[in-house]
Amino acid sequence: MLKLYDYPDCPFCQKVRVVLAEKDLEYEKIFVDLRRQEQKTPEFLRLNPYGKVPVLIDEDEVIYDSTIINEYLEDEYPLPHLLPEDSQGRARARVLEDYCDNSFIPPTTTLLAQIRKVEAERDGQRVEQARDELRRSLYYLRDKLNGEDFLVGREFSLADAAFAPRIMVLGRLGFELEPALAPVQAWIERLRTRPSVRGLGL
Ligand SMILES: N[C@@H](CCC(=O)N[C@@H](CS)C(=O)NCC(=O)O)C(=O)O
Repeated sequence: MLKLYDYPDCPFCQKVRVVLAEKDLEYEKIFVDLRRQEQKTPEFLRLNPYGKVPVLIDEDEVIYDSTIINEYLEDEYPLPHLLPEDSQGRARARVLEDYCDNSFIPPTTTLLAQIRKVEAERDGQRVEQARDELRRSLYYLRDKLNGEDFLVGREFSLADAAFAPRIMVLGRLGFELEPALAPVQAWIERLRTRPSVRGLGL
């Protein structure tokens, strides 16, 4: 059976869990306690030299990095397809997934960390900067949606899976979507109806 080394709140683990659920794959979840630095033990570093979750094991194959794991799942368990058939559509999905990991998830992580602090200890400048970045991302997503149901067309893809974990907690980050972002709001509602996303329990 597939094994996933996982941490519940990690958005990278969550995006892999969304894809496992979309493909209806059974797997064993192995909890790695990041607060206790279990990801830096010699045993774990043998699996992933970066010392990060998620890690997926399929038979004897050890795969790390959420994007590479999701690509592997798409290659090895192709149904239902989570990438378009044409090269251009596949490239668009990959570009957006990469954008998500590098530009969308980081400001949400900053905001979640700041919100957990008591108000007096919050770094107002970091909060403002993260909120600006996030707002810019949401307008970028609106343009990418371009009237379609999902990020790369009519079908849910690996790109949507990447955004789902953190797009679902915008409200918790104190983010109200203004009317101009209605297409993004509609996409969020569409994502919310999927069992794979609901299964995250966010
Ligand atoms: N690029 C990696 C990022 C994974 C990542 O940053 N995981 C975090 C948890 S959300 C982690 O394991 N951090 C532990 C550490 O850096 O010590 C991926 O997509 O899988």
